[in-house]
Amino acid sequence: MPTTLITGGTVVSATGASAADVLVDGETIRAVLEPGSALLGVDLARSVDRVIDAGGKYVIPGGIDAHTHMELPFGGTAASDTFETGTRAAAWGGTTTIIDFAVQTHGQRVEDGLAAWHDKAAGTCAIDYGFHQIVGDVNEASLAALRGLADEGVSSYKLFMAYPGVFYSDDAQILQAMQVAADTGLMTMMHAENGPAIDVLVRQLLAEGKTDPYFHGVARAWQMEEEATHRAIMLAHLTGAPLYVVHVSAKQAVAQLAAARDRGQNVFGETCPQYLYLSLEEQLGASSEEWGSFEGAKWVCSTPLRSKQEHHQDELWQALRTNDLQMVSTDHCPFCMKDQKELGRGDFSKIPNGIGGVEHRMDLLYQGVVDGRISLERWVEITATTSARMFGLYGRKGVIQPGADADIVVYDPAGRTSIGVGKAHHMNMDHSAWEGFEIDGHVDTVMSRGRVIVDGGEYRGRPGDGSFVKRGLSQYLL
Ligand code: DUC
Ligand code: ZN
Ligand code: ZN
Repeated sequence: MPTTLITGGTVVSATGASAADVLVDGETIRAVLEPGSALLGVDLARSVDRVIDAGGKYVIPGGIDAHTHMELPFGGTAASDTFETGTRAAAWGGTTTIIDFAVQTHGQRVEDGLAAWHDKAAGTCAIDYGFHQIVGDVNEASLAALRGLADEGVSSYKLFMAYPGVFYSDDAQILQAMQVAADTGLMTMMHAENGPAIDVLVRQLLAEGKTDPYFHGVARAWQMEEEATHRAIMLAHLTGAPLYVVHVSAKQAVAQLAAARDRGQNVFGETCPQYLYLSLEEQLGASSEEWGSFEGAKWVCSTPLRSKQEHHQDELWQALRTNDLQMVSTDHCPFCMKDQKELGRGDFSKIPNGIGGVEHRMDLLYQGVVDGRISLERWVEITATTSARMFGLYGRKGVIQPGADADIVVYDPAGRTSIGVGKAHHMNMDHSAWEGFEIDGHVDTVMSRGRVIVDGGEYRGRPGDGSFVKRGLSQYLL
């Protein structure tokens, strides 16, 4: 593979930003050099096959989206992005690694669930990918399977306190799984919402004729998230298992995580762009000529969008700044309105849960830099570096340093990104949850293991460019 010199840019890491050139040799980064110094050496100059001019631009480690659901079967249908379309959209948006969730369904062996996910992804991905393991049926066999998971390069698993009858685990099951995790070093990821209580509220709302998407957000009240987050933290405390709470949207859940961290407990939280920008009133309560009050179905996801009036968004941004929350992933789980979200017309509980966002995370978070919410370095940290450290990829991913995979994004702070169908929109969806968003900043060039896969406005990659990455244990176990 050719040698590439990325020259004239500002290399941004989680700890600083400085002018530097980056020399890429084949699939890996060979050197980070004083600006211009590489071209002074005649031999080196001769051996550089390609020069990428990053003048005026940021050179950052490729994004790592640690929470996606390509092709997830859910609510009588399946997430509309395949590994092929979803990872290509991710590449367009400057994400060079995803960690998707392999699923063990009820009655299935964990090993078979994982094998099925390998089959879906193999040979189709545009970028590198790893897996977490959803354990949807905690029993003796799956607890035994958990013990072998890290050897498969799958060092994290996820449980659900929501969705009774589907993915749900009760407290006894959670406790036992966490005991195994404490023993083996697996990271426990938790969907923290009180599912049984939510289901009662859902039934009551529907019986009152409250069937619109808006009531999805009413049923999944913040108390349901706070309570489950607290319970998960307590079970993790008892067992000594590290805990990572996914898609945190309620400020009260953030407070639970912060309090546990202040007590010295090894707990972490991620939020998603939708919770930073979108709200119960503006999106779930939306109405349009085309869809009427069903318009809000576009934004039905769990945990739900929160009330703007309650100021969750400000608190989430602040928590990202102060490290009460450590990461931003997307929970990318796209469904089209037609034939998919439509399944829940007249009954919000039948709307498939999920928002597509894998393409826009880097841009939407860069807007946080422009808006003064987070620093440039923190942008890189919460979208790439911590993701790598949290999930056993660091050194290879999440950092620009000699020996690391050449997963690099040249980001133009002077560029603009217009999001919406027919604009920046490569996900397999008939709408965009971010329609009309105008973002400062633009992904210019994306390199995945040394191969330029996005170049200006062109996609140059192929299905199968990406490989499965075996992950080690989290760096945050102690
Ligand atoms: N939440 C979603 O919005 N979609 C998939 C699963 C989940 O927990
Ligand atoms: Zn979830
Ligand atoms: Zn999810």
